[in-house]
Amino acid sequence: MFVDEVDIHIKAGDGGSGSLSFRREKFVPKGGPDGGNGGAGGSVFLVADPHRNTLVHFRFNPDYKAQRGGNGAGALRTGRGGRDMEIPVPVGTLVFKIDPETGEKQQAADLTIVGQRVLLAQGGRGGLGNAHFATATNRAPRKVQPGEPGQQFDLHLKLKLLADVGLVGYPNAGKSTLISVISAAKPKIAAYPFTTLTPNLGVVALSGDRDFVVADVPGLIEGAHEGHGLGHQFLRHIERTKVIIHMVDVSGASGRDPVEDLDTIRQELELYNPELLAKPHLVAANKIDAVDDPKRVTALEKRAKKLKLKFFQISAVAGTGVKELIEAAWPIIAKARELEAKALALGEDATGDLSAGLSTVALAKVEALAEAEVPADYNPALMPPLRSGTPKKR
Ligand SMILES: Nc1nc2c(ncn2[C@@H]2O[C@H](COP(=O)(O)OP(=O)(O)OP(=O)(O)O)[C@@H](O)[C@H]2O)c(=O)[nH]1
Ligand SMILES: [Mg+2]
Repeated sequence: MFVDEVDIHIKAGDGGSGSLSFRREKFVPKGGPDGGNGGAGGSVFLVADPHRNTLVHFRFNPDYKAQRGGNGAGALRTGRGGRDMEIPVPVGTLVFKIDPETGEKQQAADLTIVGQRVLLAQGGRGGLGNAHFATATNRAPRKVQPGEPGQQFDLHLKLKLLADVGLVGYPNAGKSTLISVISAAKPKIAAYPFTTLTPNLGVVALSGDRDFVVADVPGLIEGAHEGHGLGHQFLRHIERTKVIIHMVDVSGASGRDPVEDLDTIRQELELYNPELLAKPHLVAANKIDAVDDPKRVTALEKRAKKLKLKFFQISAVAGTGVKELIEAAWPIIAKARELEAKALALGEDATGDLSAGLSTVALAKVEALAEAEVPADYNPALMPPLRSGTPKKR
């Protein structure tokens, strides 16, 4: 199941209470206060995990709670710190905090980099034990502090896939066939529209160490931007791509005109978000092996030229022209990655739009930079070491 929007609740651990204790030992009269401080509660982090592709695991587990801190004890023993909780989310997850009163959502994080870890709820501080309150005039204080409560939030998670290339086109144009040929992805392929119901991702490996990620989204139709067909709910998954491959069926089997197909889908993209049209587009005339009238192909080529778009004739099924198509996508991807890496190195806003669309390869390169990027209120001294693994529902 592909789930790309969920609400969850997170709660950091409360701090443990300070202890009220006096030293009582044989032969030590009036031993004085020795109540230790409470331990800090565990914090809640979200971590971008490359092994997750959807938010489906949150559907059935919407509540997350980090461990509370232990209470302080006599003999000046501090309570143990609560264990932090790391919640894995897919790379490309946007996090919004929901205002409990107004229900308004405010963006709190955008996890675009593999391994990126964001603190979302800070654990409560432990309370002070009575030993802390001893003064020259009050040598036997009975005062202790309770632990601070851990922060808690309702979060809205929204996935915007991170892929380098987006495949768009009418249903049945052959998008899934193409991704199955150029990558190891094995989506369902069939001779009827709307075979693909949710986006598929595939990694395309070119010669050398070049690779990129392709997203195959469900077919678009006229009115998609207003929700017709499977519509706009999946269009956001191509918002962060660097190149769009627009696939048009030129075989004549659809009964539609390829030039009109091209124009209609371009209009839908523009109506959904004009930035989609501003991205580099490659036009792939597909099913070239089954063309009944070559004029359709030349007409489409002319239209693409007029729009100053590169044009390719391919047969996704037979593999004809596919290599040329993906090789043409590569320089655009490489250039975009270079610009992003430069921007990040210059210290520009790494969580903003610049990092949007970073691929796994570019991500690895900028990872080191991102490591240094720690939330402002993060104090390592207050936190026990992080443990990885799936969070346990407590
Ligand atoms: N002759 C021919 N048929 C093709 C080619 N590419 C795809 N097809 C066929 O076209 C039909 C649709 O292919 P899909 O890959 O499922 O199309 P899609 O664009 O993913 O369709 P949706 O998921 O419905 O949006 C299938 O029957 C494919 O076998 C091609 O190059 N030549
Ligand atoms: Mg498909």
